[in-house]
Amino acid sequence: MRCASVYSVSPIKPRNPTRRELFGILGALGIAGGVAATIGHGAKSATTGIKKLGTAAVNKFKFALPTAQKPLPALPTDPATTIDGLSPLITPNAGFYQIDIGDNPAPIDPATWELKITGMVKNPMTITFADLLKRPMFELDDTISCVSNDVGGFLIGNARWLGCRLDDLIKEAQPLPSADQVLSSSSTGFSAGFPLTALDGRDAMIAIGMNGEPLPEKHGFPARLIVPGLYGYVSATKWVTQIELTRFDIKTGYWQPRGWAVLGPTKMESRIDYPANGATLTPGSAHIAGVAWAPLSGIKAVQVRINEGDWIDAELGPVLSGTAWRQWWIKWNASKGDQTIVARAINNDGTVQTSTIKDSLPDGAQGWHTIIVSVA
Ligand SMILES: Nc1nc2c(c(=O)[nH]1)N[C@H]1C(S)=C(S)[C@@H](COP(=O)(O)O)O[C@H]1N2
Ligand SMILES: [Mo]
Repeated sequence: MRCASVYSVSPIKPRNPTRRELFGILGALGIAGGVAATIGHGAKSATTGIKKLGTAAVNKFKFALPTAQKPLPALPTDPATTIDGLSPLITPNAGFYQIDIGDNPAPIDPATWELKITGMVKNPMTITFADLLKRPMFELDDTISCVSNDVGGFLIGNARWLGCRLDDLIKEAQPLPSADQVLSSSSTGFSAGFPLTALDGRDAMIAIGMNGEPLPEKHGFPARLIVPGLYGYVSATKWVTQIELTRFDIKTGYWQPRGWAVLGPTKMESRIDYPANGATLTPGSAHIAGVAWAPLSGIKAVQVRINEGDWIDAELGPVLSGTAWRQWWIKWNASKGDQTIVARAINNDGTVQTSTIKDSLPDGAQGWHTIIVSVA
């Protein structure tokens, strides 16, 4: 299977990845024990190596980010500032995972960027970036994940996005009753489609801002889609220039003919960030920490089990939204020996994360993240 993904640790300042990030990279490339295996979204062709992004070009096309009509409250204190090894509440742009089918396009000038809304619509539209900036802006805390993220993997990140409502725009284009798919695309050959019915009031957006900055180039400057509750491959088109209303029985997005599922709702998952799998700890006072996500309802609880003991309710970090991840942690008195640690999430509907293990292909990995540490 071809690895078409680019896992970027820090494209701005290349540095040696941490052990954890390295696991992410090796995982993303499907490399275990030195054998290149299958992964990414790719299918059936040669495996490529890790792609170096080099020093990122500074984007000369800057613009002043508009402010949201009702800005979200300032971010709460991040528990990760005091809990060792816990993922930050917000993933910094420079460390945000990146998945692309190929090279990034040449930097796009917002002054010439246009978005066409076409296909099965009564009122086809072309909107410019200036048009976009005039629309009401809102902020959204949303965790996006790659469908090819393994259980415990790092192809996921949480950001505060800024943009305008996608459903309003689509409504203005007046979809015909026959249309059942919103298929977005970029000039890079990528396309992603999701059911029109997913625009059910959720805060889907055309995003132009990420964590207080214009979208970084590698994340889709000047505009991309963000649709809460859906994996990136069906929704999150970067450098988006066209949204076509169409039908699933006529066409699908880029990844579907390559073996990935037509529908891509993001699965509930929990990840143990700390300690790392295989770590050696000293006996006594320790902690276990991670993040969990459960779109669209959000995380109600995370439970941790050590060596088949009772499930322990974790303490939980702040709620940003129903589709943003939630941090969790427990204090733990580590006793000597090998310790198997399992985490599972429970969503606000009361559903417990399934223990049934599945690979990411075709519709997302699932199962309880399990690690083994040795306490000696
Ligand atoms: N233009 C374009 N948009 C894209 C992709 C792509 O290959 N090209 N990959 C998609 C996939 S598979 C994912 S998981 C997300 C990743 O977004 P990120 O790179 O900003 O993290 O972007 C989506 N949007
Ligand atoms: Mo993805």
